[in-house]
Order: sequence, then C-alpha cells, then structure tokens
Amino acid sequence: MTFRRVIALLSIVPLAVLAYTKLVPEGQFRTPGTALPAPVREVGGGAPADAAYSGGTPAGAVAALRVVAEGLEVPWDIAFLPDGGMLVTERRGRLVRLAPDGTRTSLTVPGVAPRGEGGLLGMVLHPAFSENRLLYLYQTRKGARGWENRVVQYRLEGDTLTEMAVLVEGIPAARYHDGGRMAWGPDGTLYITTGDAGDPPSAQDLTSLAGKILRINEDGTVPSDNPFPGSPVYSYGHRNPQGLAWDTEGRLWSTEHGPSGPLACCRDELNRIVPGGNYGWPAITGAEVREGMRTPVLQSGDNITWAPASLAFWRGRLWFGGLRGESLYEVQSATTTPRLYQHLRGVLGRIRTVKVGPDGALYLLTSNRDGRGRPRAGDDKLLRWAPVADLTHVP
Ligand SMILES: [Ca+2]
Repeated sequence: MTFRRVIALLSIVPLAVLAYTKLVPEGQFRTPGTALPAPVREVGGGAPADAAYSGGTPAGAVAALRVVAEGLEVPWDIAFLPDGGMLVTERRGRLVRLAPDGTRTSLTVPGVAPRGEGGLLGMVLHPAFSENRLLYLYQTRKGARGWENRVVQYRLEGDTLTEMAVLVEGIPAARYHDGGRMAWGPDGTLYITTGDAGDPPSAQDLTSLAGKILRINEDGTVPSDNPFPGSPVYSYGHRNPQGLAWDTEGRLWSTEHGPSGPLACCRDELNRIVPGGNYGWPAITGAEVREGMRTPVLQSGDNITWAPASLAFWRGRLWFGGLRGESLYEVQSATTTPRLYQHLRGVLGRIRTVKVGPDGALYLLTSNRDGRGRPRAGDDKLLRWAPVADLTHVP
C-alpha cells in the first residue's frame, strides 16, 4: 500500500476525536508485527509448545498512529465521555479532561497519596454515566490504618468532582504491586485487580483483598453469585494483575506481572479467569503446574519481560501494552493455539494502557515519566492506533 493510499484511507475515517488529534507521519510508525519466541502453554495441560508462533499474520501490520494529547504525566487510565471528550487519570492524583474541541482542564482528586506504583490508577464511568454522572476511581490513600487502596464512587458534573461513596477499602497498598485496573463485566458487575502489595502469601489468603480479582455490584455490595459467599474475591493467587477484558464469548482474561529477582525472572502471564480460580502465586510461576492451581494460557518465559499493563479485546484478538517490553502485544487464538505478536516495539517506549474507543480505534497511554523510562519529546502521550486495512481480509 502506498503512502498516498494510506493517507486517502485515513481521510475518510469519520472520527469525533479528529478535531483535536494531530497527524503523526504515518510511515514512521508502520512497523510490521513480529512473532515472539516465547513458550506457550495451554490451559488444562499439554506440553509447552515452543513452535506455536509459526504461521498467522499480525493484525496491525498496516496501522496508523496519531497523537491525541501530549504533556501528560504518568497517565494511567482512559474513559470516553458521551460528548466525544475523554478523561485521563494521572498517577500523581490528577484527573484530566480533554474536551472535543481540544481544550484541556484538570483537577486534583482530594486525598490521593501517590507513592511508588500507587496513586490515582484505574477509572470507569458508570454504564449510565450520561444520566447519573457517576465515576469510579481506584486510588491509594494514607488513612488512620496506614496506606491502602480504595475504590471510590464520585459524581462528575462539569469540572466538579463530588465524592459519593467508598465502595471498597482496605486493599493493601505498597510501593510495588498495587493492582488498580477496573472494568465492567458483561453481567453489569465491576471487576477490580489488586496486587500482593509485596506480601506474596497474602495472594493465597482468601481473607485478604491483596493479590486478587474482586467483583462487586455498582453500589459496592457483594453479588450473591460470587464464588466465595459474602466475599468480593472472584479469583486469587495473583501477583500483580493489570489487565481485564472479556471476549465475545464472555470469557474473562487477565494479564499479570511475573516475578523479578534472583530466584526467577520474567514469566509474565495471560490467564483465562474463572470464578474461584487459584492462579498460583507464589506457589507456582510461569508454566509450572500444580493440582488445584491454574497455569497461564501464555507466559513470557525466563528471558523475556513484557510487564503487561492492560488488556483489551479488539477485532477478535487480545491486546495489551508492555511497560518494560515497550510494545503493543497482540494475542491471536488465545483459546486454541495462542500466538503472540509484537507491534510498535521501541517506538513509543513504555505502554501502560490500551483501551477500545467508541470509534472502534485502540487508544494507548505511554508511561515514560514514571522514573523507569526514557521520556521522549512530548511525553507522556495519549495516542490513537487503528489499522487502515480491514482485518477481516487478513488471513
Ligand atoms: Ca500465576
């Protein structure tokens, strides 16, 4: 496809966000996806299939990238407003609103205490936000009992944020492993990832909120069909899960950071989450198998780190950003023979978040100002990434 042809295709894409996007030279970012030679293991046993990456075609091989906003500081999550604007959380405790006309306003969320990987993290709008203006924020605070993470419900009217209710409190917080991703399930309940907060055994302790995926109702109550009666715990044995997404069959998937340190490296995970499932941390990692515990569908092996920091189901595939991996990852055929592809390797630096926009494009957040990256001009950025070819024609 010629550059002229790509531009012609771009010009017909109808987008509300175009009003405040700016075109990035497209050729600079046209990077073919690259198959990753990492081990694969299917759920339910079977031998590791090192050769599982042969064949298949990455979906985003021909894609266009646009910068939507620059000058953000460690942005963490994105929400799409009904007026065509967007909200972005910044970890240090600010909520940034990008209006459709390009104007930007921001406010500080009172009480948020950023520290290490904690601060203002995940964000979701209530499904009926246009009527009730309710917004949910995952955040780190320092209270009478010390540091903790909370899920708090707010009302956002104009640029005024009013705290309505604390829905979950007492989630252990630490400099490392604070979880923080939230997403509405197809069943209308809210799912929340929490980290082990540096205390690995707590991930196996069903009385602790650390190292879990939680599931609550929109008002913070515990759904009557949760796997452990009266408990918000939906799955456990997690180290630091950072992504949640459902496929079109209603299956829940999650990405999770594997161990770092002298005893084991890497072993980042993609898991298929089932209610009440035990995902093994800290007893098993990587492709290890143990009775009563679940081995990842895909893991990065002992030499490669993705540091997966999000998850989205988009165009029939799972996608996640990589922090240390500095890439956008694509998983094909996750339920049968998973294949992993890597896009934008090294182009943007650390990628914190991927989220599907109402226009059908994938939106990305960089995280190069978090002290672990190498900031590029204009960082951090919110970007829009979309294929310019119809993926249904990709074999
Ligand atoms: Ca695991």
